[in-house]
Amino acid sequence: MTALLAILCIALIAIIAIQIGKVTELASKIRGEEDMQEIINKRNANYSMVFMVVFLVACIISAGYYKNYMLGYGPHVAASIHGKTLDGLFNTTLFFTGIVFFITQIMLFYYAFKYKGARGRKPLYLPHNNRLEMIWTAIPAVVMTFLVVGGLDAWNEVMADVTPDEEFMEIEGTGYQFAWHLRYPGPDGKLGTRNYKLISGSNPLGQDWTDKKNLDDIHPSEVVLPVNKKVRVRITARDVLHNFYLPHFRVKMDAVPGMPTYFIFTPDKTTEEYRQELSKYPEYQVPDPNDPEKMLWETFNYELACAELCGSGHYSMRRLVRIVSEAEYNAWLSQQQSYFMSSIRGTDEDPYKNEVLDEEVKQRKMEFSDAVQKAMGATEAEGKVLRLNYVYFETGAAKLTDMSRYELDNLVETLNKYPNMTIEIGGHTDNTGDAASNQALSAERANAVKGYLVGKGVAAGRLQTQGYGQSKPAESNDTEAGREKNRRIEFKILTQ
Ligand SMILES: [Cu+2]
Repeated sequence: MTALLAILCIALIAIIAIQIGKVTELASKIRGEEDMQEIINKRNANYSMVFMVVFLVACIISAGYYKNYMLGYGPHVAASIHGKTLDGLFNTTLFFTGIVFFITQIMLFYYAFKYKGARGRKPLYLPHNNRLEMIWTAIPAVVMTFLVVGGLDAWNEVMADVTPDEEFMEIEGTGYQFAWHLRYPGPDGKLGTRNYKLISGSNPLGQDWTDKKNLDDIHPSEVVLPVNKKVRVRITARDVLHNFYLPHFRVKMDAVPGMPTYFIFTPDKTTEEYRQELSKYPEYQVPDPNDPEKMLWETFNYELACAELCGSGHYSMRRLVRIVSEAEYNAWLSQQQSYFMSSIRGTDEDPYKNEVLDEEVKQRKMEFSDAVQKAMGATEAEGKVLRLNYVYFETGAAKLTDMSRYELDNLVETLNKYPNMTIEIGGHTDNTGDAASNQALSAERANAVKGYLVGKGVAAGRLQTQGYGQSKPAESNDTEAGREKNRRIEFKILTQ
């Protein structure tokens, strides 16, 4: 129906135009061709002036109406240090081109008005003028130079690589169809090496586990960064071209398969600060359609998007970005577990299956000394008993495995630290086999531990041993997990 009406309107307008043409033709025949032409010229000249005014006023009104969408004005301010320079650059360009726009539009319409066709007026032929050529080449060249140099300056700020003495943190984003796989360097501050040949279901980034820098790398599900800290983002792709785009920070870079790219930026507004700024604008003081309980400014989040149309699931490459204070960042970081420890450690892919890693040694040492502290403070007898979690024996025998030394060395350290401490070393087994041989085995194992400690210089008089066999199960013997818990060495603090 609308289409039909539109066609009818166009047809009617066409008929009107033809009729006016016919009337004008007729009138000119009556009044003389030249007279009529002059009237038409005058009319057109006046129309063009009216058009100019309406057009320029509309330009000013629309700029005012959409001012909050402009970069660096209203709510859309940059949240990074260099972003403000970049926005300034856009606005400087807009300022100069705006002036040129108004001057040229006014001149264009004014000259059409002033030099409208009139009887007896002859055109001036100007084939060439060196002075004019010079002027309209030199002025734009000078202005452009300033704009381009300013742009290069801002570009260098983002693209100049960090120098080794600079303080910065590095994170990595790998695009694939259709998500971003993020990687943080972990406590060592360094990202480990990768090799595309190592990519598998369990190793999505192809990290080389023989490179120890990889062991503490984290794969978080969101981008969390501390405010006012320089960040270098290493960008890679696993399949096709993607683009790592952080609109609020004014950074954007292609993710190219086989060629890592990067950019550098310093966020200078936390998510919370940005929300507070947004709350000042009426367009953000409305309920969020996805969460009507909250205002739009309250649910605002920075985001990471893919700015390359990379396939049908392209839209799902959005990730949230949180900018937080240094303290909040450290708290978040300490909650993250390394991908290696959570997904690779102990599997067939783990090249360190038969070793205890430095990080684990440190961790266990801390756990051990915490447990000892707690036991020493305990008042009831039960609290004085501690389990040696990482002491292992060869199956069915009383021979300690090599891996047991870390835990036993922790015990040696404790006994050296507290010279008055005496302990009882207790051996326990599960209920497989007969009770008598279990009893004997547990006593032998407790003695083996004592032997190790004495070998490390602990006075034998401080160490009693006891075989408990299967008499004191810690858990039910019905399951394998329970039986494993029951096969154990414990020590009881007798005096301290
Ligand atoms: Cu993509």
